[in-house]
Amino acid sequence: MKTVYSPDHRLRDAKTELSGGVLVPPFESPVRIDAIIAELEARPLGDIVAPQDHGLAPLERVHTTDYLTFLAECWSEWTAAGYEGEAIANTWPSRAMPLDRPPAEIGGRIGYYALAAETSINEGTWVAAQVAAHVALSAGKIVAQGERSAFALCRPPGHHAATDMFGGYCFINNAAVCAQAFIDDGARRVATLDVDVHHGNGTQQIFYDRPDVLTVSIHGDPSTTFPYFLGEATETGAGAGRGCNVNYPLPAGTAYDRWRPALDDALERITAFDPEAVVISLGVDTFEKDPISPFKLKSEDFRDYGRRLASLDRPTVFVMEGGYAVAELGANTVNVLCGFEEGTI
Ligand code: OKP
Ligand code: ZN
Repeated sequence: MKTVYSPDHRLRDAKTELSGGVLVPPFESPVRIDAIIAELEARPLGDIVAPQDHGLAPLERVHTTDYLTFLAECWSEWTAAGYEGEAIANTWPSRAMPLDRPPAEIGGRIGYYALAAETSINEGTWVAAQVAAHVALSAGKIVAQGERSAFALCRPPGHHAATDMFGGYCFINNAAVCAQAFIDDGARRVATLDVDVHHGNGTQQIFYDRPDVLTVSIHGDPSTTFPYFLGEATETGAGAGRGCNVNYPLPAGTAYDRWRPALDDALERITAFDPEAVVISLGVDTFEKDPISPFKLKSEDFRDYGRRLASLDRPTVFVMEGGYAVAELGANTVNVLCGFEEGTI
């Protein structure tokens, strides 16, 4: 399996994350990808190749132009306004203040486009977010050209990014951009499977009324786990997309004995959908030692579920999402990919 990688992920290097009322160094940081590259050098899976530049058009297929313009302008407007720290949203349209338009001033505009406040924007964020999407698109092209699978080793992650909202460390929905590109290149049906511990709210929202993209997510119950406001099992799609969204919310403390049956059910649903390609949102923050996450998977479980993913027997793109236990991040990620190769006949 080839890996697509760009060192430009480093341009996303925020200094602050709002966590528990304190500004801390972000959990989502460049050392995450360094750890995975180191493991890929120790246990090679295949060539590591650079992404191609696909421009803005494929990003505009899933995000609005006004949102992308906001991301491009945010940091320069924030500094021009004289703010001292990194750009952080603190005021939102809400049930009690529902004006549905971006204000002119950047301090309000950032709130219009934010779904959470932990994620700071700084210099380099926009360029790195675009490159991450190009990494996912390039991995998709490798699979579209006939390879069984490819690994998009990208960051910042993407699955919380919605049509016109950022947050949860995500700006551009890399997996959604990749899935949409398969459709635009002629695929009739594509499935996304999100195994990150956090619900893939952005991917769900982007494709919610679409019959051609099945979105499936296995995650911490939103009553206890970020992003809190989406991810219930009752969310099954709307309009023409009814029946094309599947959520498996699981309680905090879930270990592999409870996670695996959800996966097996998800794999049945995906097989029944008969997709021409599968995009896996690969978050390994289900790990028992993850510092911000409630599940209890062990390192060997990642290898086992990698094998099960191969049983789908579809062209498959792995798109990196979360995983914050840096010491074991490389091993857990490569375990999934190795398991997949072992399971491939
Ligand atoms: C991004 B991805 C930590 C709270 C973290 C945001 C989590 C974002 C997860 N004090 N809240 O899905 O791995
Ligand atoms: Zn996550």
